[in-house]
Amino acid sequence: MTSSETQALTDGFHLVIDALKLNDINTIYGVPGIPITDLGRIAQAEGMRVISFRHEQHAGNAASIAGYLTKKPGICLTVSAPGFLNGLTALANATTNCFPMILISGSSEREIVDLQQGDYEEMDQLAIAKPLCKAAFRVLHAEDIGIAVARAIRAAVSGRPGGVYLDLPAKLFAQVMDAAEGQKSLVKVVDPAPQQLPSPDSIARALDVLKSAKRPLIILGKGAAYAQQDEIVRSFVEKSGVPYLPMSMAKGLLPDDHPQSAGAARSLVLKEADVVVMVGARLNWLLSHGKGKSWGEPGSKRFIQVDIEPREMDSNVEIAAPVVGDIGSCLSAMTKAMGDKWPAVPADWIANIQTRKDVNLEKMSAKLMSNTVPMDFHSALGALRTIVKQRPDAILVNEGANTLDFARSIIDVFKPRKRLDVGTWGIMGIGMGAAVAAAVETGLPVLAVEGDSAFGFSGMEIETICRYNLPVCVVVFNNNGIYRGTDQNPTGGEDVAPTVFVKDARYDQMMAAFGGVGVYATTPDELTRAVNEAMDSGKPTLVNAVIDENAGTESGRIGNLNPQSVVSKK
Ligand code: ADP
Ligand code: TZD
Ligand code: MG
Repeated sequence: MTSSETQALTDGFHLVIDALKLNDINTIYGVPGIPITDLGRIAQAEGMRVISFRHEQHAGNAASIAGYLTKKPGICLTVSAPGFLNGLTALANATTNCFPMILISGSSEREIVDLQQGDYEEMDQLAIAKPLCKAAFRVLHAEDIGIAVARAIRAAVSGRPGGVYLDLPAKLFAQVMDAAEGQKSLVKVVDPAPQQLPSPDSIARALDVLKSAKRPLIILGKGAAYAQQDEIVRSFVEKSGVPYLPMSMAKGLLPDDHPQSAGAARSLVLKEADVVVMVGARLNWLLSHGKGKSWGEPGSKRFIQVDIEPREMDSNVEIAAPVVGDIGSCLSAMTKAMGDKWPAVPADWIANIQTRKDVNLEKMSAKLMSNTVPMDFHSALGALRTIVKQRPDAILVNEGANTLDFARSIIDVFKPRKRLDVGTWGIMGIGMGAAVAAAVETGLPVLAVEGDSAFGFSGMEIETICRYNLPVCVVVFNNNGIYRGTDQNPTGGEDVAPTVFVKDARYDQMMAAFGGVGVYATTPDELTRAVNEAMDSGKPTLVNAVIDENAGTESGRIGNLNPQSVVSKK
C-alpha cells in the first residue's frame, strides 16, 4: 500500500512519485532546489532511490544510461530555467543516441512566465525543450499527472527510444485532491514498447539480397545491444556465418574474441564487402555515411537495414532491403527463414579477413607489452585490457580523444552492454554520470577510462561517487592536455596553448579529498595493481595514470574532420 492510500488526501508531489513507482521506476537522478526539493525528499521517504548530483548534466547523463541499460526511461529531476538547461544537454544527447529518459523539471508560474514578468528562474521551458527531444508535455492539474507520466513513458521507450520532457509548474506539486481519486487517476502502462513485427516480404527480400553476397558483412550497433535480444542476435550471426563488425557500444554483444568478429580487419571489410547488413546501427558520420573512400568503389555495395525506425531507411545511401521492426522480431524471422540449407559464406572472404586480423593483432600485441616510462596509450591500455578480460562483468566507461580511440580498439569486451562511451555525438562529459548509473543500476564494478580533458567535464561527480560509496574506479589518462600536452603558444606570450593543462596535475588527490582512494601510477604494473585493488575492494578510486604528453595525435582518429586554415598558419 502506498502512503497516498492511507491518507484521505494526496497532492502533486505524491502523485508524481506514485505514478513513477506504479510503473516500476524506482530511481531518480537529479539536483535539488526550488520547486522540487520536497519531491526528492518525499521520493526517498517513499522508498525510491534518489541520487543527487553536483550538476544536472551528469544527472541527465546518468538517467540516459540507466535507460539504455534497463529499457525503462531513466529519470532526471531538475529545478527551473538554469537547472533545466543544464539537464537539457543530456536530454538532447539521449535523444540523439536513442536512449529512453525523462527530464522532469519544475517550472515557474505560468501566468508570470507567459507575461514575461520576471519570475524566479523564469523560462518557457516547454517551448525550448520541444525541438530537442522526442516529446514534451506540461501538466497543469494534479488529476492529469497519471496520464502525463504514462504518455512520457510510452514516448520514451516505444519505437525508436529517446528523451522526453515533462514540465511540472511549482503550483502543481501543492495541488491537493482526494487520495482515492488520485489513485484512480494513475496509469500502469501496458506493453510500453510493443513488439513491431517486420513484414514477411521484407524478410524474403533481405534474404534474397544476403544470399547473393560473395563478401557479406554484418554491422551491429548500439540499438542491437539496447534491445536485449542477445541470444537472437547471436543465433542470426552464427547461423548466417557472416563476419560482423560491432560499433563501439555494441562491442561485447558477441564476445570480441568471437571467430566471426572482423573488428581487427575493419578497414578491409568496410572496403571490400558487397552486401552489408546494418542491425540497430545508423549510417551516420561514424560510418562515413556509408560512402566515400573507406567504403570502396562507389556502387559496390548493397545494404540490408534492420531498424525500428522506418525513416532511417535511405537516410544516407539507398537501402536495397529495409527490414522495419524490432531487432528481436526481425532477426528471429530472418534466422527462421534461412532454413536448414543456408549457403556457407565463401571461404576466400573468410580467409582474407582472417589473414588481415592476424597481421593487425600481431602488430598490436607487441606495442601492448611495452614497459616504457612514461607510459604511452598502448602500454597503459595493454594493462587495462588484461584486467577487463579477467573481469568480463565489469562495466567499462570510456571518453576522451586518443584515450577513447585507442581504448575502443585495444580493450576487448566480452558481454553485452558492458561498454558505455561518448556515443553518437562524440560528446565529452558523459563519464561520471555514466559510471554512477552503471554502478547504481547493476551493482557491478565500473572502470571509467578517461582522458584528462574528458574527465574534467564531469570530474566533480567523484564526490557523488564517494558519497554513495559506488564501486567505481576512474583511470585518468593524464597527458597534460587535449590530444597532447606539448602545444606551444606561438606568440611566446605567458598564456599556455589552448589545448594544454597544468603540467603533472594530481587528479588522484581530488579523489582523496572526498575520502576515496587516490593512486598515482607511472608504470603498467602500478596501474594494474591499483585497478585490481579497486575492483576487488569496490572502493571509489581514482588512478592518475601518467601518459607521455607527446603520445597522442590531434583529435585522435578523427583528425580528418578538423577544418584547416590555409591563411593564418604561422
Ligand atoms: P551505433 O552508434 O552503435 O551505430 P546508432 O545509435 O547509430 O548505433 O543506431 C541505433 C539504431 O537502433 C537506431 O537507428 C534505432 O532506431 C535503432 N533501434 C533502437 N532500438 C531498437 C530496437 N529495439 N529494434 C530495432 N531497432 C532499434
Ligand atoms: N566539448 C564537448 C561537449 N564535446 C567534445 N567532443 C569537445 C568539446 C571537443 N573534444 C573532443 O572531441 S575530444 C576532447 C575535446 C575537448 C578532449 C580530448 O582530450 P582528452 O583525451 O584529454 O580527453 P586525449 O587522450 O588527450 O586525446
Ligand atoms: Mg588528454
